[in-house]
Amino acid sequence: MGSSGAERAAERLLLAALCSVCQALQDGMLFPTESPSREVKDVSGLWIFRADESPERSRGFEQQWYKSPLAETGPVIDMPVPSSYNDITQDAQIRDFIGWVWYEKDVWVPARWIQDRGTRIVLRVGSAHYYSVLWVNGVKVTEHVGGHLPFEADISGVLRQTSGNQCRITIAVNNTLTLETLPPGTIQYMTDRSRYPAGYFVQNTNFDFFNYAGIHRPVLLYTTPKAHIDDITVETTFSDNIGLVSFNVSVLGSSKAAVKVTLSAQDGRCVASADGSRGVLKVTDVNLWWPYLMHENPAYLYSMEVQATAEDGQTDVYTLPVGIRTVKVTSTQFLINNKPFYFHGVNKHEDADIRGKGFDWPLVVKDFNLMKWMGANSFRTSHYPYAEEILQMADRHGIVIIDECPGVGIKDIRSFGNVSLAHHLTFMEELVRRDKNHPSVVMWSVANEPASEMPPAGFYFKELVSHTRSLDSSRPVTYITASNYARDLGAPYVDVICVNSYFSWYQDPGHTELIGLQLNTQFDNWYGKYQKPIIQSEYGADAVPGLHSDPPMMFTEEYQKTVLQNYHNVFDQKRKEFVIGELIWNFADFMTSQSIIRVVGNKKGIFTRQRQPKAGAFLLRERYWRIANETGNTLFKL
Ligand code: BDP
Repeated sequence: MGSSGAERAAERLLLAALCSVCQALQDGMLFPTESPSREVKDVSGLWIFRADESPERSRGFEQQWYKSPLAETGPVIDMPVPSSYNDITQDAQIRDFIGWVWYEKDVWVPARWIQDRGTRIVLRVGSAHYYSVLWVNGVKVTEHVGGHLPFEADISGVLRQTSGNQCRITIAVNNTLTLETLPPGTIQYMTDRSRYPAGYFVQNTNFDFFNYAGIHRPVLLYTTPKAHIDDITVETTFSDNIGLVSFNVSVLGSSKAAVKVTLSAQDGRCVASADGSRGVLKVTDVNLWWPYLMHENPAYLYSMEVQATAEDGQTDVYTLPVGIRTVKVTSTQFLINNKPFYFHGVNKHEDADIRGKGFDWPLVVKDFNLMKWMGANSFRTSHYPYAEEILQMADRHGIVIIDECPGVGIKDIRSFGNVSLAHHLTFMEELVRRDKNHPSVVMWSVANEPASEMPPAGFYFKELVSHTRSLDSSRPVTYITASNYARDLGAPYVDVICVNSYFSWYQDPGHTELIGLQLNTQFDNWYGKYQKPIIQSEYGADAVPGLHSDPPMMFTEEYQKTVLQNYHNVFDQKRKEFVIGELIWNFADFMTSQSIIRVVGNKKGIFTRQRQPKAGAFLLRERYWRIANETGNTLFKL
């Protein structure tokens, strides 16, 4: 591979990053749902695929593969969408591929969508890793920087101008990570010709999960009327038994649309309504949205129907689930609906056999069943935003979420520069725009274990946290730290201190007897310095399922259990003071890159990658149900 190829790919990434920063977010990103005025057509499924294996990865652009059917450009293979492409074939080169890959699918667009000029047709990709360019019938319709978040394009014009209701969708995706992407990475050229062939390069990263790539979430076509509801922002509070829902609706395509908002209870009864694009709905005898195991009727959702009627009489209808709840932080507590909430939960990954990070309903439902089985009331979306469908599940089941952006592995001082910061700010804008209305989301996490002791980190986190707060003043903001408390330069700006530590694993391996002392010191130091509530946002140990030893040794199920027990003893003292949560690392085993410290992936799961429990899962299950019964407002049976 010639060095200029990857450099050019990196350059394209950079240009696009700058471009999206200049554009500041104007439009909304409502989840596509059907309604009397909207149709959705899922065009996921079987696509065709071609990796650009040319030495410079640039042949696809040079030969304009988007101009003709991909199969005419060279050999193509089947590729499921959504899915990572890495584990689908038997080819290690596809598994480890860096650079541009091309996807294509021919779909039919209903004739009436095309004929009715009052219909707006939108193409939406749930997420693709990391940088994507989209064409319809050979015409470029949009590009997007960053994985984990949706992007879309109005394709009505292109469809009406080109070949009618036939629609060839081409998506080129590049997984290259640079110092300015999120997460960051570097491309390293190996120049020693006695060890590496000409042009040999590797992608370096500083995070501990496999860098899966491809189209990871569903691809949808959907319609709205020309004058349409573009965005809705809801904020909720309550006083005594009155719930207050303030709303702000933005309509595009009409400057004089009449907006009507109606809120219905779960039995369909209308409980409040208002005219106008902004206002406050009052709900008497409110049913609050409570977390799972905090109330006997958790996760109560109202349904807010918004209607926007344009001058020509066309009405757009969009329905949004609304949970009424508040979140507050004091110096020792995390309050949901003014009651102390203790996070007893998990850290997850979007990760599974074969599909990698591809969205998969059976996996999502199984994971929620497992979380509820073990009595988990919360999870952190380590280390990037999860699919919207997962947040909707959390809303419906009362599982509380710390919503994290992919600021993971920021270890190089060059990733604290202005270009990186601008992209990070834009990413937070896109994340808040997408997730702001979910009652399950109670806190934003802007990064995981950055090198927060480096001098630029102070300015960087001050900007990042304050910008996020300006986007959403109703939720606390944090980042996850692993650095020494005294040298952490970002901690003064966050609302909650989230600390990861691996005593008896990365530090003093094998010495579980030290956990009590070291963990107590950790908590007292952080609290002493900042007087902010603390979440143990990661702790754990690898356990190879089926490996046993007593007395415990590292990598056995017994050792994982012993580490957990020692941590729990300290949590039980400190949760009476200022510790407000514990999140095990990790919910399930997950894939990583190959290295001498990983045996086919990270084994810190309390479930295997196939979601079978290890001994630690039963320990946590006992504990979480016990804590729920101590801290919830009601008694639950395990
Ligand atoms: C933590 C990281 C997490 C890793 C974990 C580990 O935040 O991503 O997977 O260590 O090494 O520091 O297991």
